[in-house]
Amino acid sequence: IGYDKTRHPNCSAILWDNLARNPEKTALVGPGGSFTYRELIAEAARWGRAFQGAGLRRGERIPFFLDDTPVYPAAFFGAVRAGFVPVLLNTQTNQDTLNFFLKDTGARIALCEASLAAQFGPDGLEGTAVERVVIVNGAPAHAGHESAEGFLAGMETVLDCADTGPDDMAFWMYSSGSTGRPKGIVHLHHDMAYTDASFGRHVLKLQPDDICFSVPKIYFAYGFGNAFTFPFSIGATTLLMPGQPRADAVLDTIEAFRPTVLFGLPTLYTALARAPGVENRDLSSLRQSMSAAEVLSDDIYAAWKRLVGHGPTEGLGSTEMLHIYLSNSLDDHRIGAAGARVPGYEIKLETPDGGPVAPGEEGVMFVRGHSSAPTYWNRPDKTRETMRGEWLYTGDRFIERDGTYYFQGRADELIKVSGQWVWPLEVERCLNEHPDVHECAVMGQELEDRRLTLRAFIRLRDSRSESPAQTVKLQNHVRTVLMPYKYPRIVEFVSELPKTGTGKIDRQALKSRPLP
Ligand code: 3SK
Repeated sequence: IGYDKTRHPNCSAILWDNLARNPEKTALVGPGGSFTYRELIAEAARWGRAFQGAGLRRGERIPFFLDDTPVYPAAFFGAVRAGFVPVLLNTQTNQDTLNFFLKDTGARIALCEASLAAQFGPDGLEGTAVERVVIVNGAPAHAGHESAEGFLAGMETVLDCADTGPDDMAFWMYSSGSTGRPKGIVHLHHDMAYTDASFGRHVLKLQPDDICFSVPKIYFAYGFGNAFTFPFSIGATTLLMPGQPRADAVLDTIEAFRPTVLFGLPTLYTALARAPGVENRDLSSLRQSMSAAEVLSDDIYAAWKRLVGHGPTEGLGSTEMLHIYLSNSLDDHRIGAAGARVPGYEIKLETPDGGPVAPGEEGVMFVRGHSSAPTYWNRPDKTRETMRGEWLYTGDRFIERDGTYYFQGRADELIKVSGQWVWPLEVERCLNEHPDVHECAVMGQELEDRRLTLRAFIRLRDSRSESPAQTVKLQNHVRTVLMPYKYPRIVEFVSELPKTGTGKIDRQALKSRPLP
């Protein structure tokens, strides 16, 4: 992809280059205000100066517990330019995990959204090194917290770039960690530019007049690339929407700010496509919609296409790789496929014992490319499991046909029910195709006698039809479409499926629910 890593010693250039390119161009819009590149860079400089003024040393971490408002890019780019390391935290983190993050980062200073400040009370800070909590987008209301206005007061609007190199630590994100503590994923200064040179330039192909709207938040690697890396790399505009991404709020925001590219997860497209009155909304500004992280069903693809004239383009990435490495494109889309290798990334499939897979056979995926995180912070055990030389073990099972990759589930998800192997994901997809089903999650469930069975949580389109007869109807659907033994033995109707902060179905939360 013609990428020269030595040209990316500090990732703040992604924003700062716009000063020479087109400083009066709008960098960001949204309910939190509109900023030109000149204005945003001036704000970023003030943040960088303020972190310097706080006496931080090069490489010190700064946890960001922030919603998507203009403060985020300003503080992020100011911090990295000054040689500090923002840690992008999921704002849905509970207090115990937040306390773990603060200890793990060793941070002395943290940024926190005013509406979330209660999390940084004495319990949240206990045992951490945090001395200063800077409150943004509102006044401090807790003892020891200080305002962003005070922190930034008197700061100059120019900032020299620290003497960093392409392989220096730039920022962290945490893995959502389905088991055990989340892991701090360390990214380097050249990683953002690499994702732009690969996915950004080859698949997304933004133009400066594009307006990108990432509904997934900035703390999620997917949102981070969508909202920062790709638009800023080309001088386009990003639309930031704080708050809960409810379908009506997202639709209002599209109508008000007219983005050209929408980024979401399948759960978002499901909610939007089924939102009451969506057919009367003006979605005509959208020229492309991206979907990632989970498999999109055929009917949602078709419903979105009916509404806006194109289906969501599906891709798959990971926080460790920083962004998408398998993707469809606008002109070549295979529904249900994660897509083809994105230029700049190499993919290999292996059998569980490390051998090559035969053509068309399923294997566990490894990926290689220069945006790969080199390590988890302070976790040599987990680093060894995942970062294997230049290759990254994804733990995802795939089949490849004609260069297109089809997700088959996680390597550790296969379960044996009544002596026969079943992939819960296959059952989930089958149920999702039933017209009565709004969305569902299917998983292996250990019973008291240690046997495993299949448990399905189903949100119906019409909750009034929840009944034992409906259960049997859906079980029979799986029996007939798949195999008789693959039907979920336990079916629970729910009014809502819990979601993680990144918008994925929260399977851990469902698994821990007591059996009915
Ligand atoms: O597919 C994902 O889950 C993902 C994760 C991080 C960055 C980008 C993507 C699409």
